[in-house]
Amino acid sequence: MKRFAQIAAAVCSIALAGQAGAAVINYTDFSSVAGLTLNNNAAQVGNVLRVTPAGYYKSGSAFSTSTVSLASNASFSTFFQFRFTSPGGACDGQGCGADGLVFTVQTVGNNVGGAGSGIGYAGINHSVGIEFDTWNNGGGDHNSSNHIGIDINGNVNSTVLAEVTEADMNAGDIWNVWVDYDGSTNLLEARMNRSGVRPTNAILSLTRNLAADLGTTNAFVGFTSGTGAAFANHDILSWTLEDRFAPIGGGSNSVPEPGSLLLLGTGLALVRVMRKRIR
Ligand SMILES: [Ca+2]
Ligand SMILES: [Ca+2]
Ligand SMILES: [Ca+2]
Repeated sequence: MKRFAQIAAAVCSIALAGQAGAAVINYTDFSSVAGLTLNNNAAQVGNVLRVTPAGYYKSGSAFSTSTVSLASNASFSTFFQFRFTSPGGACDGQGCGADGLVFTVQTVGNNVGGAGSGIGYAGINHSVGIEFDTWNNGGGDHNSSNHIGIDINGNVNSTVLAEVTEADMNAGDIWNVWVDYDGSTNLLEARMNRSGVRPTNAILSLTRNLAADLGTTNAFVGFTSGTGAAFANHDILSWTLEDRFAPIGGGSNSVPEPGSLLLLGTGLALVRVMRKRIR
């Protein structure tokens, strides 16, 4: 029985990893930005989505042109890669470059996100944002110059915040990010690292009824960014989003696998047999 459970679990995990093929948003790179609305200073540059360029007082956002239907109480899972390069202007004592990037789920419109110092996110009501903030604005930032935070309803004073200790995000590395929201438990979790292997532990989590914050489960999803007296290129390199809670393996696991539906079917059949036997 134990062996059977192990096989069933293994088949299920393979099937779940392959489910990324069903993602409603899937940009392996941004050689095409079809399906996105780019606002203010956001632009497609080569194969990247440059939400703001390395220049003084820029702002930008890029959102799905149409809403995504997050059916199960606003559940979603997403994986994306970002990189901040060419930092310049003023420095805040821990590296140079500013202000950062915010992954945003919101219900206002596909053209919002204008304020530079608010990382393009400030003032977007009915929203949740996962901010990657590289500029210390004082108390609202917990005096941190390099942090991740969960922001609600356009407030850049994060509800929860964690210092990113692995490295300075302005150092030019590629960062991998996983954000998962399970609407059945209201648990929102964020993970990040440079290795691309999905971490076991979340760097940040928050229990929150996002469906209530959003007011509807038809949401625009995307990114906002801003620069001020300090700046950097804030680039997205790839992005996948599922319209349900389906944590993504990350790295090469996020590439759609042919036959994943067949594997999923096999996995579900095994689970059904298991359940019958347990009864
Ligand atoms: Ca900094
Ligand atoms: Ca800041
Ligand atoms: Ca902040």
